[in-house]
Amino acid sequence: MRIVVLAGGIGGARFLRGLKRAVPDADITVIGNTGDDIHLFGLKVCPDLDTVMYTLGGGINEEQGWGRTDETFHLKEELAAYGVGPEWFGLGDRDFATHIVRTQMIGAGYPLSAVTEALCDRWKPGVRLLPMSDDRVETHVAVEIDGETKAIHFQEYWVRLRASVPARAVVPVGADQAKPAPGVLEAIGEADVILFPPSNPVVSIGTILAVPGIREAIADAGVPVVGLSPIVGDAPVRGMADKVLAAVGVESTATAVAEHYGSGLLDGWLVDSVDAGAVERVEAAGIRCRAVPLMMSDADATARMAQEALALAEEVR
Ligand code: GDP
Ligand code: FO1
Ligand code: CA
Repeated sequence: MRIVVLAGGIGGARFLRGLKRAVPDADITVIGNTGDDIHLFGLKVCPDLDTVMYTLGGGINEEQGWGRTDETFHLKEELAAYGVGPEWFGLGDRDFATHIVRTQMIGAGYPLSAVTEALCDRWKPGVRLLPMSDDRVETHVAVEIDGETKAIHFQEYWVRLRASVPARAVVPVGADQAKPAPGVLEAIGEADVILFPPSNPVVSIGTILAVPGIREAIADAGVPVVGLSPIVGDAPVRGMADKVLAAVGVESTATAVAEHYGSGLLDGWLVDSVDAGAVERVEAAGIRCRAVPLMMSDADATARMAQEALALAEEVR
């Protein structure tokens, strides 16, 4: 079975681990969000691609959900001693190596998709990991600080400001000019099923869908498209999805997120058991819906979520 998964960082990566466990023989292609990418210290950092690669490859810091296991921060401390920042972004020594290799290869002329493949030669994530695009896309957030609106990088909004200021708009800068990376449209066209894991609907999956051609290819693929809600009990399980959903005028409920994707894109939607009351309204919107446990508390629970998503896909096929 060929499965295509659109993925952000932690939510996407943890779901993928469950999916691999549920269907070990599946051929899984991951289309990763690169809107979170940021250039720091002259290096290109791709947080969501790395989170997927490290999580599936066994190198992730499990408690944190991002960054490397057994990490140290000597390089960051040395840079700070020179007064070179930013200090608010926690790049560790082991992680730095990834960004150095990536930046070096890009400087030598390789596209991000080829660089990602080369990095995955080491990590062997067991999926084909593709960036959504080889072109630069950077998510910016329009925030209001002291009565003034200004646009800042998504990482600054989330990591430095912890989403503590109101977000007025979310803009995937460059997305309108970006092309899907090689293999993305082909994978969608050849998929038997397309899954939206419980990733952020705005700054992860929304950014991937903003690359011209990807949304259309999914809608026209003619195969089941099934999503899992990242909103449980009217709040994100972690992160700032509520803040960025508000910025695009969507309520933080499992129902509103399903309606935001819409029946033109989604055929099936899983909500958590605590949101069983949402099923009727989601189905009224033309999307088949089931309520099942959606907390990725361990590998077994996550594998069961993946099985439920695939079962729903068969129901709507
Ligand atoms: P990020 O790039 O690291 O923010 O990761 P993603 O975009 O892939 O996923 C973030 C989303 O995952 C957040 O909106 C969370 O609410 C959601 N999430 C995290 N853990 C869980 C979980 O155990 N269950 C569900 N349903 N959602 C989760
Ligand atoms: N998230 C944080 O909350 N604080 C950090 O200092 C931080 C550093 C970092 C470094 C590399 C990397 O790949 C990811 C990192 N993240 C950090 C996570 C990540 O930037 C965000 O949580 C997600 O992109 C949010 O969608
Ligand atoms: Ca992210």
